[in-house]
Amino acid sequence: MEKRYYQKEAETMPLDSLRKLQSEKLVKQVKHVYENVPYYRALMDKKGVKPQDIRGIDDLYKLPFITKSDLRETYPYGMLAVPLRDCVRIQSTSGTTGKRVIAYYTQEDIELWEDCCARAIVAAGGGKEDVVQVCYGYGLFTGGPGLNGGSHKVGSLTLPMSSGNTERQIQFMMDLKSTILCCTPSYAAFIGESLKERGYKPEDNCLKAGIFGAEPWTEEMRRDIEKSLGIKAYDIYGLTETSGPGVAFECEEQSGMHINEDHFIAEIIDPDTGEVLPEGEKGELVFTSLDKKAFPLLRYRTRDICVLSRKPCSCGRTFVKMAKPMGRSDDMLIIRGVNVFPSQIETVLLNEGYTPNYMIEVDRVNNTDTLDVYVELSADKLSDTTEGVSALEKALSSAITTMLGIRPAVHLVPPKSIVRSEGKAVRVVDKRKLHD
Ligand code: DLL
Repeated sequence: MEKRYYQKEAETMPLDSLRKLQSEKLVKQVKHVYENVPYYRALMDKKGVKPQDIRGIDDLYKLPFITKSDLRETYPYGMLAVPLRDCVRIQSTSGTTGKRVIAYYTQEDIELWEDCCARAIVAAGGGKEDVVQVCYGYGLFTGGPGLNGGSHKVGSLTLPMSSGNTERQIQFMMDLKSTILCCTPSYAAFIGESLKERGYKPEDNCLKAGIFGAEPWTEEMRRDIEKSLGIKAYDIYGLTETSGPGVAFECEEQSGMHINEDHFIAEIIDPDTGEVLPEGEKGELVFTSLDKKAFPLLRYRTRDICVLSRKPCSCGRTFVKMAKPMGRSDDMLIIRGVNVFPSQIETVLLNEGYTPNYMIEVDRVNNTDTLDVYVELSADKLSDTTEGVSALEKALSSAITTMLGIRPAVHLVPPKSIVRSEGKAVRVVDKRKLHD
């Protein structure tokens, strides 16, 4: 297959040149941050680190971490590292608790961010001939603006749909012959389901690829979406704090996301001790922005749990790959003492032939945690008798028990009874929090 790069030289840079580049950029960035962000300067002073102690990436570990609570504390402009008049944009997190995080961008920051998104689009097979339908939300959320900018850079015809209004999404997709779909995986699954309901087969659309991210999704979900839309589904990762989507993206191998290491340094740490873990070990992902000028976070703790790999990739990119994040450490549920990620339940459901329409409810009754999983009965299982449904519920409960080590109560519910997501899906209701 023909190799697809947007910025070949950077994306395939030999490892020693990459380390050198990262080192040079890091030294400059630390100086920039120390001189311009009093909050950061105080953190470094407290740790006894001066900019001259950072001579390259091997000194990275000396720097203090930045966490979301630092960002809340410095809201809105305490992390600004350039004069406000040099900023041209803000974006913000979708967080529902506490103060939102605000990220600010210079024009150059926007250019670099959009370049990262352009790399993702080209890696997914996009080019000037493509019609890119962007149905991530536009506005403060970075998904729409990021992929929109990337698509412009590639020179594709960009459809700035934003999320929702599925009827219109389908009409435009069919009439304008969209070839690349950008949205959350849960919305992609919903679009696939909606197309089928309208009598379309996967081969009736012109889509060839999808660029899906902003929420955890499993390999099983990827297979499901690829089948229902007749496409290749690529993962894309990012967070508002590091610009937005495009920090990492999948290539044609579809086996993890290349981190744009010319712009970001990635580390994996033990979330409890802060110790840096060797390649291949699972832990919390930490990013250092090497080029961002307005909002340059150093060693930002994402709370996303994943693994990095330097195994050479057949696509020719040298950038390290991150595995699909299992979710944020704060999305992890502890149920009867067992750590549970919603994605583990999703894996079982899809493997057992159910649709990705489910809800997880956790509660505490008589001091014992309860776990209830609501899953839609698929149309082909609908005609079963009550006994038949109970048998299915039992079988599914056993399959989940094998995965998690704890037994859930499974409830098969009628098709369409679980609300569909147009953006980031909310799949967990933890009622225990109401009792605390
Ligand atoms: O979700 C940016 C984005 C937009 C990424 C569009 C990809 C596509 P935030 O709203 O700040 O930014 O949320 C960031 O979402 O820390 C992860 O927990 C999660 N996340 C993002 N991408 C993925 C992914 C955008 N591919 C938070 N897989 C991150 C799993 C993801 N989780």
